[in-house]
Amino acid sequence: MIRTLISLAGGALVLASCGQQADPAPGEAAVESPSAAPEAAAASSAAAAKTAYGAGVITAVDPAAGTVTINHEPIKAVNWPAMTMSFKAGPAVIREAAIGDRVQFDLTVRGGTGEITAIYPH
Ligand SMILES: [Cu+2]
Repeated sequence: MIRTLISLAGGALVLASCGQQADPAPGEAAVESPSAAPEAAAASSAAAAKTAYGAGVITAVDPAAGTVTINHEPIKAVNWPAMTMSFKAGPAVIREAAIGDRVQFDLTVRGGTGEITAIYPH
């Protein structure tokens, strides 16, 4: 019983580390526009967007919320261990995503939040 409680708490902590839903920043235009220089110049290490890629299995798709949940492998570029977490995703990515799909994905990471920008069968 005690062991079960401890492992549940540990799992919750891991999920909280990078699965948090932070501010819903409308980042698409800023990320893809070549004229996003002001933001890049002012970016601190905490606020800077990083591009990464990952792989994993889709466990949930929520078109209304604009999120895809993926049980992903470690993502070394941002020091994330393997975990299940939800990512923001645009309509094109949501259309491609289906529960149970094993995928690779491109990711823009800002703070502890990731947005999937492209998804590929894997
Ligand atoms: Cu994660």
